[in-house]
Amino acid sequence: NLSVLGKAQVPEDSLTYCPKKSPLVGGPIHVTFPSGLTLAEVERKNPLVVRGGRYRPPNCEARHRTAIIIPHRNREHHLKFLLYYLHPFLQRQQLNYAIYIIHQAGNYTFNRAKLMNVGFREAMREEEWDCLFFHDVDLIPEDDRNTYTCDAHPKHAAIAMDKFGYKLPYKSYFGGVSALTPTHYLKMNGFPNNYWGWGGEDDDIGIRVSLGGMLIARPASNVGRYKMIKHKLDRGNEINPRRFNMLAKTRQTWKQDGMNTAQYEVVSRQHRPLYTNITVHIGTEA
Ligand code: UD2
Ligand code: MN
Repeated sequence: NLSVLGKAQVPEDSLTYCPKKSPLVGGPIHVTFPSGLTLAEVERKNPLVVRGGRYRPPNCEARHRTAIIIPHRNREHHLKFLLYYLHPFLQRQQLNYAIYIIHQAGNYTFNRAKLMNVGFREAMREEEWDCLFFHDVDLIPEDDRNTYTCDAHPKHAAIAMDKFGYKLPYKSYFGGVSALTPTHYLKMNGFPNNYWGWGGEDDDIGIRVSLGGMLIARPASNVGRYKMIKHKLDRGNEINPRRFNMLAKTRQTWKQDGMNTAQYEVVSRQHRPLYTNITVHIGTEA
């Protein structure tokens, strides 16, 4: 009987894969910032999230394993809102995921890109993620169809932000939220370690994508929408006046500075209910 034979050849567990397109994905999300929201409330609303901010769909095998990497210091009020929206968003997409907060220790100048290098290495140490989302703490996705999975090329996801009138500010822009596979990340030697303070590092990363021989993928503009929680420039993250000089040299420096030279010291790794917190000393400007 051929039909029986045909059935027996399908491996048992392939039947349990989640559908290619999640039936739980809606469309636009109405983003507001409820006053009095607490992390306890976010926990209560996400009963299937386990320690370390990890989740896998209960009724099917996820097709994708995505790690969210968030550089952080002194933005707990933004983090709370991001977790409130991001956990249900990722669950509706039926992903196997974890959220990592990379917390810069001390009061020295902030370094967003170097924290991403830490996040990459420390997340990959825990699991073989097939996609990493590098995510500002203050950007809330506004559409479920903005899938947190990787493409054939590094993906710039935050293409339409309220603060730029929902338009891309310039063509090579790579800031806010981006998604790379481990292969993409290593091809471009990760992110730069020497952009201290605000600005420039996102453009350096964009240049690395092309130096690594890759293109920039983007979601549709009606889908890659984000709301940025309003804020001022943080103390300890002053504008980096050297950024333009540094950007002019990325072509010469990218192989000598990046994932292959990222030095840091992990102070603690905590598996908290809604996220994994990695506190790290990344040193200071030479
Ligand atoms: C823009 C880019 C951002 C980055 C930055 C320049 C957008 C939406 N984002 O953000 O990707 O390129 O310019 O560096 O245009 N952070 C902390 N604590 C601090 C400082 C920064 O947690 O004290 C983190 C946090 O995740 C924040 C991110 O770094 O979202 C970027 O810093 P920002 O939000 O102050 O910079 P912004 O909004 O101009
Ligand atoms: Mn911001």
